[in-house]
Amino acid sequence: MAIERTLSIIKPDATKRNLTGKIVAKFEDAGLRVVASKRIALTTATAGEFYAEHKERGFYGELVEYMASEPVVVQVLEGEGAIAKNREVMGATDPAQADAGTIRKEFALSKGENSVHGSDSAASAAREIAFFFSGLELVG
Ligand code: FUP
Repeated sequence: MAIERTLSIIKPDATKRNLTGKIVAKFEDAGLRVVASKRIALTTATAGEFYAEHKERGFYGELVEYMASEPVVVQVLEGEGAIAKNREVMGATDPAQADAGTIRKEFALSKGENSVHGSDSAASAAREIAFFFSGLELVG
């Protein structure tokens, strides 16, 4: 399988509860490498643009407010089949449906406050990495 890069976000519910290190350890234990990382505060405008594909969904306003409510940690993860592997380690969107041992099963509070985001395709990964990082910040 090819080496890929994917965009991960450690979301406000997790940064607020000081879970950044525990979540990064799950990625690293699964063979994913953090090749870029920064802790930033999203505005509602930035969060709204990032989640533009969900604009018509009922939860969009709440999602945008939540993502701007506390700092987030945005990271680029690299590894073999990184996009699918990251989503495996994250678990299902709704923690009630997530498999044992996944980040969302262990840490998420609800379907909305679900601790992590991960790109869902190669096209999303390319867009989302470029959304947060310049080429100069991707040092490998
Ligand atoms: P995921 O790819 O697992 O992050 O899930 P989606 O892209 O379907 O949804 C993006 C985010 O919208 C979720 F992480 C949380 C939020 N969401 C809700 O708040 N309610 C829902 O019913 C679905 C998604």
